[in-house]
Amino acid sequence: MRLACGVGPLLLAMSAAQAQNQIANGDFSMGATGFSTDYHLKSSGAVYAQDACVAANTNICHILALSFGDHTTGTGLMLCLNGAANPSAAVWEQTIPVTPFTDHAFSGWVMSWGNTNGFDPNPALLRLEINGALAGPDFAADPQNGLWTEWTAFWNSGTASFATIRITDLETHAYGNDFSIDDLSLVSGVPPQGALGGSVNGLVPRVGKVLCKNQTTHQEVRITVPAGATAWDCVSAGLVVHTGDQVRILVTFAGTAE
Ligand SMILES: [Ca+2]
Ligand SMILES: [Ca+2]
Repeated sequence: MRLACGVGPLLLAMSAAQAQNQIANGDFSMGATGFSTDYHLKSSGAVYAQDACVAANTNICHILALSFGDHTTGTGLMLCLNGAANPSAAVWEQTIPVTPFTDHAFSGWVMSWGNTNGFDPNPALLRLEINGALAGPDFAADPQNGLWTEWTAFWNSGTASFATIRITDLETHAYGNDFSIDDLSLVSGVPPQGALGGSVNGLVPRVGKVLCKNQTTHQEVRITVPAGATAWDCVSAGLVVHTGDQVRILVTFAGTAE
């Protein structure tokens, strides 16, 4: 299959006002407020599954944990969780007003601290849902203790004027499955983070319209789809996108869409 694929100029960056984090207390600097959770919030001693603390250090929350600070400053607060046996228990949930029909980028930071020789034997597998629908693939915490990794997802508000953002942990083992989250953000009108991955595929032709499923960028890309094509892979077509790029995909049918 031959595809014409050109990358256009980057769109202008959005204003700072539009890039404001819409999640309240996403860095937990205000303590255990502004969010709800199905975990049992404690100030320390979170030794049972489904216990949690907003704490400045993992070993304040759990005495057997190694000592790790938060993501924001290293000395601030974070939400530390001893993973629940119930995969539908809300780790963290917040409802915020959003602008309809607007692209949003979610970001959060995750760190394991369930310690077996510095690694969590059953690291958290986090799910993000917005208004009851999956928002991006599930995110696996890195098993290495103390290593913060960024979790990103893309969401368009559609007709919604509110977003109920819900995080759950699909890992249900009690052994290990201890983790912290910090610096949660939802930003509108800016490109989602991250580069295109191998999961980007699946051309869905409709009459006069093509969706490149799981597309996570906003850079302008011009694509000509040959007549008779029923599938197309963004990555194998040579599309390379970097963190912070904005991409818009414009697709032209060489043939008739069916
Ligand atoms: Ca923090
Ligand atoms: Ca645990």
